[in-house]
Amino acid sequence: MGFFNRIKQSFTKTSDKISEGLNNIFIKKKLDGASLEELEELLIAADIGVKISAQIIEEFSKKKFEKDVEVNEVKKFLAEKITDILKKYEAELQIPKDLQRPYVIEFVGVNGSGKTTTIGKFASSLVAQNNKVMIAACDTFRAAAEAQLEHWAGKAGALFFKGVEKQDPASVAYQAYEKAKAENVNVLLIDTAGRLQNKQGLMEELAKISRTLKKHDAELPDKTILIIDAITGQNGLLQAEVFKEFTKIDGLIITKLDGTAKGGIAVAIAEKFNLPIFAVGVGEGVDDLKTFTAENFANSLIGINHN
Ligand SMILES: Nc1nc2c(ncn2[C@@H]2O[C@H](COP(=O)(O)OP(=O)(O)OP(=O)(O)O)[C@@H](O)[C@H]2O)c(=O)[nH]1
Ligand SMILES: [Mg+2]
Repeated sequence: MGFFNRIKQSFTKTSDKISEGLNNIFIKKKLDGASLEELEELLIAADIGVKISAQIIEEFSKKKFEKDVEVNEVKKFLAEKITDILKKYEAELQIPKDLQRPYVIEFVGVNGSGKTTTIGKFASSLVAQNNKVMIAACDTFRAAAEAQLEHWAGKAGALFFKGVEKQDPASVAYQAYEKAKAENVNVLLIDTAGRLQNKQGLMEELAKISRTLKKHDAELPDKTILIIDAITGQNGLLQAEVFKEFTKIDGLIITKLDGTAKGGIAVAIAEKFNLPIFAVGVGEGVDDLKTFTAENFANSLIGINHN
């Protein structure tokens, strides 16, 4: 299945909901207050957030209030607005070419958000682009977590580094960097244990990983990426807020867009925290990590078909 179909399918629930809603509200009629209100509710239900939804509605109202509108025009307007908002968050994880040390990317997020899977997919694409990649398991409390990561590393053709049972994750990260440097690795991907944002001790552990890496080089980690599961909806905002308190966050990867009606959370988080979106996860397979494109994302969310 192609990406467009996949991402279209990803948003089927949202799209159906928005599209259906739109069809019910606008079968060529004058734009009135009641339909504007319904339209705003549809956007909020897709998790775009109250503030941004209100902005979009206000603009639409200015342009079209008491004028004739029909559904495709409404869809087009919404998709264009959302594209405009998201355009500045399009980003790609570029690995610097002439760096004389491993480029370190750390992945953080709440339990089950998709960190390990995302690392597996990403490692695979990096190896395909001729990078020498190492993956470090800093989830030392669950043997199954290491095994899952090792499996992905094997599949990707990446080196794998782990500590001993219950070793301090910060010390594993420190040693992994040493090893990566000795092996002339050019990208080191650090997997961390899932942690809920309300667990103070675990959040501090995250800060310690960054601090410890800095003993090697003040620039480290080069990038810290927050993985957000789109299904968590509005809670994603709280996650971003707390993770940012404990560690620098350079950008987002939004996962599980294939299984949710809540894709709009990407808009809400990127806008609130001014964070680029490095990629989106649209499935569990190795090829299911995709570059984030504002236009594709917006069209999918609103239910405008790609071909
Ligand atoms: N459908 C779908 N499933 C995904 C996606 N990304 C991850 N998953 C699934 O989500 C589940 C959790 O993914 P993990 O990668 O283990 O998540 P994690 O953040 O490493 O979890 P912890 O280490 O326990 O915190 C797995 O079953 C993955 O296959 C995605 O983009 N789409
Ligand atoms: Mg994991």
